[in-house]
Amino acid sequence: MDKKALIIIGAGGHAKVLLDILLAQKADILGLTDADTASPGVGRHVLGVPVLGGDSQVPEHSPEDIRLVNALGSVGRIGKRREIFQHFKALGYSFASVFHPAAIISRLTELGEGVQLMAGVVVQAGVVLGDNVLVNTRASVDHDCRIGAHAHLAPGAILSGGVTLGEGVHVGTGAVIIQGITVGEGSVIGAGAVVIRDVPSGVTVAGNPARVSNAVQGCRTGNS
Ligand code: JB2
Repeated sequence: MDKKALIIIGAGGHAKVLLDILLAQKADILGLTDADTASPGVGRHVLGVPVLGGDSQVPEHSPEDIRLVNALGSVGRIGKRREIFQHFKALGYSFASVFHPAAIISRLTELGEGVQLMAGVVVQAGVVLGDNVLVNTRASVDHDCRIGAHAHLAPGAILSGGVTLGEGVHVGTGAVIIQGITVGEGSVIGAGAVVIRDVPSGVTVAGNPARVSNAVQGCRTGNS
């Protein structure tokens, strides 16, 4: 763990899960930021850690002194998590990765910046995870998968070997993608879907076997 103090971006459910890990690792946490509303949750605490205010609190600290943790999960619309990462990277900040101690991570993996691997995750040999990838509770990523930046695998998702996910792909809770499949950039795999054919960019698929349904980009998909 980098020694710089951390600010956690977001103060909801995913922030709580990340904080649980970081507090156990005795990370130096300055606080959380909440959405920039008229009255972001100042005075509120999450697991005893204070909400500092909106994201405008971040530039009070130099990128030399702090690192950020992206705690936006599936808030509101898919894509917000990517926007936060890109916004703060453009301002010179860097993102810390968070690995639960019970994540099994092959030493033969390549991990981008700000990758988050939650409890019970398995990442096998030859996997490449891009920047800002979130692999949530008990999801598994088998050998030689290539996961594009900003992709999000919800709890229990299963990727067999050699799967390629484009940037920003969202794989819903309990979805299964068989070996060798490619999913194009920005597509959404619905919860519980079983994907046995390649998926083009920018679509939503659902069902078993998964088929393209009307795009639900930007809406909640029941995936977390
Ligand atoms: O622009 C923002 C912003 N927009 C919303 N900046 C900051 N700093 N915070 C923002 N937020 C905040 O994200 C909201 O004010 C709220 O505190 C939080 C969203 O909380 P919520 O619990 O709704 O979503 P989440 O992203 O923490 O968790 C979702 O995704 C996880 C992966 C849920 O679906 C969880 O169940 C899921 N496990």
